[in-house]
Amino acid sequence: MIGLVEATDANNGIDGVTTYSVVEVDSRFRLDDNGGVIVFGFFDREVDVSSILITISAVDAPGGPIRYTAYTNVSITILDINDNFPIFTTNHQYKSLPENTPVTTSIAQFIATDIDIGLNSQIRYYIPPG
Ligand SMILES: [Ca+2]
Ligand SMILES: [Ca+2]
Ligand SMILES: [Ca+2]
Repeated sequence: MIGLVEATDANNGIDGVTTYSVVEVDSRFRLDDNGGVIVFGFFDREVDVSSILITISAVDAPGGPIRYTAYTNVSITILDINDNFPIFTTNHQYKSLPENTPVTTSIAQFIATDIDIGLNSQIRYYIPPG
């Protein structure tokens, strides 16, 4: 459960609030009978939107002739996890250089990108040992 919405009703008994529902349909969230918001699906920040707004309703007097509905919202932010590898945007290159090339001469430039965000997208470059 990721949150709890609660509605109160001044009436007692059958006219009190008993029914909650997700109005704006995102099938990845469901509500329990007590207004608890429950995750019921999967999220991918890089494929889906990174924030979701769902609307919750509370209805009183189930089955009664006069019923009232209240609405509230839940704003959900999908936080990043490090689930993507860096990808080189430059491929294997063939280079030649004179045997008297000075030290610190740059001979190639490689760039890698990572579609995560923040620390999960930061890239350092290494030449592996061996
Ligand atoms: Ca992802
Ligand atoms: Ca990610
Ligand atoms: Ca990453």
